[in-house]
Amino acid sequence: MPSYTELCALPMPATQSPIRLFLAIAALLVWPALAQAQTAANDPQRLVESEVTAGQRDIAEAWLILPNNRYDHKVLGRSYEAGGLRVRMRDGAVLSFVLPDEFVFEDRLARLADLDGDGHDEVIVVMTSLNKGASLAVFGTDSGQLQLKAQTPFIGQPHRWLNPAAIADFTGEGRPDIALVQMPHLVKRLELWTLRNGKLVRITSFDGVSTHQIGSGETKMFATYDANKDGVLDLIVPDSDRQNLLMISFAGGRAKKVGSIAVPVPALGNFSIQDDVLTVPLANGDVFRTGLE
Ligand SMILES: [Ca+2]
Ligand SMILES: [Ca+2]
Repeated sequence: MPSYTELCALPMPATQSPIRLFLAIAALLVWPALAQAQTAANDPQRLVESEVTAGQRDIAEAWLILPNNRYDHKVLGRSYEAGGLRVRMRDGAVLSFVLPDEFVFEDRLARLADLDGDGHDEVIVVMTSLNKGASLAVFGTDSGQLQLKAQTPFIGQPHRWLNPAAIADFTGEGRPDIALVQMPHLVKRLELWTLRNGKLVRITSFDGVSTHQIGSGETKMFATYDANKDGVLDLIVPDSDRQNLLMISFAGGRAKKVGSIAVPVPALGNFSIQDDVLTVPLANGDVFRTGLE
Protein backbone atom coordinates (compact mmCIF):
# COMPACT_ATOMS: atom_id res chain seq x y z
CA MET A 1 0.00 0.00 0.00
CA PRO A 2 1.63 3.28 -1.04
CA SER A 3 1.92 6.04 1.54
CA TYR A 4 -0.01 9.29 1.24
CA THR A 5 3.20 11.08 0.30
CA GLU A 6 3.89 8.57 -2.46
CA LEU A 7 0.40 9.06 -3.84
CA CYS A 8 0.95 12.78 -4.02
CA ALA A 9 4.40 12.53 -5.60
CA LEU A 10 3.28 13.57 -9.05
CA PRO A 11 3.84 13.50 -12.00
CA MET A 12 2.21 10.13 -12.29
CA PRO A 13 3.70 7.72 -14.81
CA ALA A 14 1.63 7.09 -17.91
CA THR A 15 1.26 3.45 -16.85
CA GLN A 16 -0.56 4.39 -13.61
CA SER A 17 -2.93 1.61 -12.66
CA PRO A 18 -6.64 2.52 -12.23
CA ILE A 19 -6.54 1.80 -8.49
CA ARG A 20 -3.51 4.05 -7.95
CA LEU A 21 -5.17 6.74 -10.03
CA PHE A 22 -8.34 6.43 -7.94
CA LEU A 23 -6.36 6.67 -4.69
CA ALA A 24 -4.44 9.69 -5.97
CA ILE A 25 -7.69 11.46 -6.90
CA ALA A 26 -9.13 10.62 -3.48
CA ALA A 27 -6.00 12.05 -1.86
CA LEU A 28 -6.42 15.28 -3.82
CA LEU A 29 -10.04 15.59 -2.70
CA VAL A 30 -9.18 15.34 0.99
CA TRP A 31 -6.14 17.58 0.63
CA PRO A 32 -7.87 20.93 1.38
CA ALA A 33 -8.79 19.69 4.85
CA LEU A 34 -5.17 18.77 5.53
CA ALA A 35 -3.61 21.83 3.96
CA GLN A 36 -4.04 24.26 6.85
CA ALA A 37 -0.61 23.52 8.30
CA GLN A 38 1.00 23.58 4.89
CA THR A 39 4.05 25.57 3.89
CA ALA A 40 5.79 25.49 0.53
CA ALA A 41 8.78 23.72 2.08
CA ASN A 42 6.79 20.71 3.28
CA ASP A 43 4.18 20.55 0.51
CA PRO A 44 4.45 17.15 -1.25
CA GLN A 45 2.32 18.53 -4.10
CA ARG A 46 4.74 21.34 -4.93
CA LEU A 47 6.16 21.49 -8.44
CA VAL A 48 9.68 20.69 -7.29
CA GLU A 49 11.41 22.96 -9.79
CA SER A 50 9.19 25.93 -9.05
CA GLU A 51 10.45 28.88 -7.10
CA VAL A 52 8.73 29.84 -3.87
CA THR A 53 7.90 33.55 -3.91
CA ALA A 54 8.00 35.33 -0.56
CA GLY A 55 5.49 38.16 -0.16
CA GLN A 56 5.73 41.43 1.75
CA ARG A 57 1.98 41.97 2.31
CA ASP A 58 -0.90 39.63 3.20
CA ILE A 59 0.47 36.65 1.24
CA ALA A 60 3.46 35.10 3.02
CA GLU A 61 4.47 32.79 0.15
CA ALA A 62 3.17 31.47 -3.18
CA TRP A 63 4.10 28.39 -5.17
CA LEU A 64 2.96 26.07 -7.97
CA ILE A 65 1.54 22.62 -7.30
CA LEU A 66 0.23 19.44 -8.93
CA PRO A 67 2.74 18.62 -11.67
CA ASN A 68 1.07 16.76 -14.53
CA ASN A 69 1.93 15.73 -18.06
CA ARG A 70 -1.32 16.64 -19.83
CA TYR A 71 0.27 19.35 -22.03
CA ASP A 72 2.96 18.21 -24.47
CA HIS A 73 5.01 21.36 -25.02
CA LYS A 74 8.18 21.16 -22.88
CA VAL A 75 8.94 24.84 -23.48
CA LEU A 76 10.63 24.94 -20.06
CA GLY A 77 12.49 21.67 -20.67
CA ARG A 78 10.29 19.25 -18.74
CA SER A 79 7.40 16.98 -19.72
CA TYR A 80 5.23 18.30 -16.90
CA GLU A 81 3.60 21.59 -15.92
CA ALA A 82 1.71 22.74 -12.84
CA GLY A 83 -1.99 22.04 -12.42
CA GLY A 84 -2.53 24.37 -9.47
CA LEU A 85 -1.46 27.31 -7.42
CA ARG A 86 -1.17 27.61 -3.64
CA VAL A 87 -0.53 30.49 -1.27
CA ARG A 88 0.02 30.69 2.47
CA MET A 89 -1.47 33.84 3.90
CA ARG A 90 0.26 35.85 6.62
CA ASP A 91 -2.37 34.60 9.10
CA GLY A 92 -1.50 30.96 8.30
CA ALA A 93 -4.46 30.14 6.06
CA VAL A 94 -3.55 28.13 2.97
CA LEU A 95 -5.52 28.77 -0.21
CA SER A 96 -5.35 26.62 -3.33
CA PHE A 97 -6.59 26.95 -6.89
CA VAL A 98 -6.76 23.77 -8.97
CA LEU A 99 -7.10 24.23 -12.72
CA PRO A 100 -9.60 22.31 -14.83
CA ASP A 101 -7.95 19.62 -16.97
CA GLU A 102 -7.83 21.77 -20.12
CA PHE A 103 -5.39 24.23 -18.54
CA VAL A 104 -1.92 24.23 -16.97
CA PHE A 105 0.29 26.83 -15.36
CA GLU A 106 3.15 26.86 -17.85
CA ASP A 107 5.49 28.62 -15.48
CA ARG A 108 8.09 28.13 -12.77
CA LEU A 109 6.99 30.75 -10.29
CA ALA A 110 3.95 32.62 -9.01
CA ARG A 111 4.84 36.30 -8.89
CA LEU A 112 3.40 38.63 -6.20
CA ALA A 113 2.60 42.32 -6.65
CA ASP A 114 -0.15 44.71 -5.56
CA LEU A 115 -1.35 45.61 -9.05
CA ASP A 116 -4.41 47.65 -8.03
CA GLY A 117 -2.93 49.47 -5.05
CA ASP A 118 -5.41 48.17 -2.45
CA GLY A 119 -2.67 46.88 -0.15
CA HIS A 120 -3.27 43.22 -1.03
CA ASP A 121 -0.97 41.26 -3.31
CA GLU A 122 -2.16 39.72 -6.54
CA VAL A 123 -0.62 36.50 -7.87
CA ILE A 124 0.64 36.66 -11.46
CA VAL A 125 1.28 33.46 -13.42
CA VAL A 126 1.27 32.07 -16.97
CA MET A 127 -1.96 30.15 -17.52
CA THR A 128 -2.09 28.03 -20.66
CA SER A 129 -5.05 26.47 -22.46
CA LEU A 130 -4.19 23.12 -24.03
CA ASN A 131 -6.04 24.31 -27.16
CA LYS A 132 -5.39 28.06 -27.22
CA GLY A 133 -1.89 28.51 -25.82
CA ALA A 134 -0.68 30.83 -23.11
CA SER A 135 -2.14 33.88 -21.37
CA LEU A 136 -1.10 35.91 -18.37
CA ALA A 137 -3.42 35.43 -15.41
CA VAL A 138 -3.89 37.50 -12.27
CA PHE A 139 -5.36 35.87 -9.15
CA GLY A 140 -6.63 37.63 -6.05
CA THR A 141 -7.44 36.53 -2.51
CA ASP A 142 -9.93 39.33 -1.74
CA SER A 143 -12.81 36.95 -1.04
CA GLY A 144 -10.80 34.62 1.19
CA GLN A 145 -10.34 32.31 -1.79
CA LEU A 146 -7.82 32.26 -4.60
CA GLN A 147 -9.80 33.51 -7.58
CA LEU A 148 -9.02 34.45 -11.16
CA LYS A 149 -9.28 38.24 -11.30
CA ALA A 150 -8.07 39.19 -14.77
CA GLN A 151 -6.37 37.62 -17.74
CA THR A 152 -4.81 38.56 -21.07
CA PRO A 153 -6.34 36.86 -24.14
CA PHE A 154 -4.99 33.38 -24.92
CA ILE A 155 -2.54 33.56 -27.84
CA GLY A 156 -4.94 31.50 -29.94
CA GLN A 157 -3.23 28.19 -30.67
CA PRO A 158 -1.47 25.47 -28.66
CA HIS A 159 2.30 25.44 -28.18
CA ARG A 160 2.45 29.22 -28.13
CA TRP A 161 3.88 30.71 -24.96
CA LEU A 162 4.64 34.02 -23.30
CA ASN A 163 7.30 34.81 -20.76
CA PRO A 164 6.64 37.38 -18.04
CA ALA A 165 9.48 39.76 -17.26
CA ALA A 166 9.65 42.27 -14.44
CA ILE A 167 6.69 43.78 -12.61
CA ALA A 168 7.40 47.41 -11.66
CA ASP A 169 6.12 50.95 -12.10
CA PHE A 170 7.57 51.33 -15.59
CA THR A 171 5.34 54.21 -16.72
CA GLY A 172 5.95 56.40 -13.68
CA GLU A 173 2.24 56.59 -12.85
CA GLY A 174 2.66 55.01 -9.41
CA ARG A 175 1.25 51.52 -10.08
CA PRO A 176 3.11 48.32 -10.97
CA ASP A 177 2.93 47.28 -14.63
CA ILE A 178 3.68 43.82 -16.02
CA ALA A 179 6.27 43.44 -18.77
CA LEU A 180 6.03 40.23 -20.80
CA VAL A 181 7.38 38.83 -24.05
CA GLN A 182 4.83 37.31 -26.40
CA MET A 183 6.20 34.18 -28.07
CA PRO A 184 9.90 34.80 -27.30
CA HIS A 185 10.94 32.21 -29.93
CA LEU A 186 8.66 33.39 -32.77
CA VAL A 187 7.03 36.81 -32.55
CA LYS A 188 9.46 38.23 -29.97
CA ARG A 189 7.27 41.15 -28.92
CA LEU A 190 7.77 42.90 -25.58
CA GLU A 191 4.47 44.17 -24.17
CA LEU A 192 3.57 46.23 -21.12
CA TRP A 193 0.26 45.49 -19.38
CA THR A 194 -1.44 47.07 -16.40
CA LEU A 195 -4.50 46.27 -14.28
CA ARG A 196 -7.08 49.01 -14.82
CA ASN A 197 -10.66 48.85 -13.51
CA GLY A 198 -10.27 45.14 -12.93
CA LYS A 199 -9.05 44.36 -16.45
CA LEU A 200 -5.58 43.83 -17.88
CA VAL A 201 -4.90 46.52 -20.46
CA ARG A 202 -1.98 46.56 -22.88
CA ILE A 203 -0.23 49.93 -22.69
CA THR A 204 2.51 49.64 -25.29
CA SER A 205 4.78 47.16 -27.08
CA PHE A 206 8.27 46.90 -28.57
CA ASP A 207 9.27 44.36 -31.25
CA GLY A 208 12.50 42.39 -31.38
CA VAL A 209 12.94 41.02 -27.83
CA SER A 210 13.56 37.45 -26.70
CA THR A 211 13.91 36.52 -23.03
CA HIS A 212 14.00 32.74 -23.36
CA GLN A 213 15.55 29.81 -25.21
CA ILE A 214 13.27 26.86 -25.96
CA GLY A 215 13.77 24.07 -23.43
CA SER A 216 15.50 26.26 -20.84
CA GLY A 217 14.15 26.45 -17.31
CA GLU A 218 15.70 29.92 -16.95
CA THR A 219 12.91 32.46 -17.40
CA LYS A 220 14.48 35.63 -16.01
CA MET A 221 16.62 37.07 -18.78
CA PHE A 222 15.80 40.60 -17.67
CA ALA A 223 16.72 43.22 -15.11
CA THR A 224 15.35 46.60 -14.03
CA TYR A 225 17.43 49.74 -13.79
CA ASP A 226 16.93 53.45 -14.38
CA ALA A 227 19.27 53.54 -17.36
CA ASN A 228 18.42 57.04 -18.58
CA LYS A 229 18.24 58.56 -15.08
CA ASP A 230 14.77 60.04 -15.48
CA GLY A 231 13.58 58.65 -12.15
CA VAL A 232 11.52 55.85 -13.75
CA LEU A 233 12.72 52.24 -13.88
CA ASP A 234 13.66 50.82 -17.30
CA LEU A 235 13.79 47.20 -18.42
CA ILE A 236 16.98 45.52 -19.64
CA VAL A 237 16.23 42.60 -22.00
CA PRO A 238 18.01 40.76 -24.83
CA ASP A 239 17.17 41.62 -28.43
CA SER A 240 15.74 38.98 -30.77
CA ASP A 241 18.99 36.98 -31.19
CA ARG A 242 20.16 37.80 -27.65
CA GLN A 243 23.36 39.43 -28.94
CA ASN A 244 22.50 42.85 -27.54
CA LEU A 245 21.06 43.95 -24.22
CA LEU A 246 18.40 46.57 -24.82
CA MET A 247 17.42 49.18 -22.28
CA ILE A 248 13.75 49.99 -22.76
CA SER A 249 11.98 52.93 -21.14
CA PHE A 250 8.18 52.91 -20.84
CA ALA A 251 7.96 56.35 -19.18
CA GLY A 252 4.70 58.08 -20.02
CA GLY A 253 3.34 54.83 -21.49
CA ARG A 254 5.51 54.71 -24.63
CA ALA A 255 8.17 52.03 -25.21
CA LYS A 256 11.49 53.51 -26.31
CA LYS A 257 15.03 52.15 -26.54
CA VAL A 258 17.33 54.31 -24.40
CA GLY A 259 20.48 52.20 -24.54
CA SER A 260 22.09 49.01 -25.83
CA ILE A 261 25.08 46.87 -24.85
CA ALA A 262 26.53 44.16 -27.13
CA VAL A 263 27.50 40.79 -25.61
CA PRO A 264 30.20 38.54 -27.15
CA VAL A 265 27.91 35.48 -27.47
CA PRO A 266 24.15 35.20 -26.95
CA ALA A 267 22.79 35.72 -23.45
CA LEU A 268 21.38 32.59 -21.84
CA GLY A 269 20.31 32.61 -18.21
CA ASN A 270 18.86 34.76 -15.47
CA PHE A 271 20.17 38.34 -15.26
CA SER A 272 21.03 40.02 -11.97
CA ILE A 273 22.13 43.47 -10.82
CA GLN A 274 24.13 44.27 -7.73
CA ASP A 275 25.89 47.54 -6.90
CA ASP A 276 25.14 48.87 -10.41
CA VAL A 277 26.85 45.87 -12.04
CA LEU A 278 24.75 43.82 -14.47
CA THR A 279 25.58 40.10 -14.63
CA VAL A 280 24.47 38.11 -17.69
CA PRO A 281 25.14 34.36 -18.18
CA LEU A 282 26.12 33.53 -21.77
CA ALA A 283 25.36 30.56 -24.02
CA ASN A 284 28.98 29.35 -23.93
CA GLY A 285 29.00 29.15 -20.13
CA ASP A 286 30.87 32.42 -19.62
CA VAL A 287 29.43 35.26 -17.58
CA PHE A 288 29.29 38.83 -18.90
CA ARG A 289 29.51 41.67 -16.39
CA THR A 290 29.20 45.35 -17.03
CA GLY A 291 28.92 48.45 -14.89
CA LEU A 292 25.76 50.49 -15.49
CA GLU A 293 26.74 53.80 -13.90
CA1 LIG B 1 -4.12 44.35 -4.89
CA1 LIG C 1 14.33 55.51 -16.78
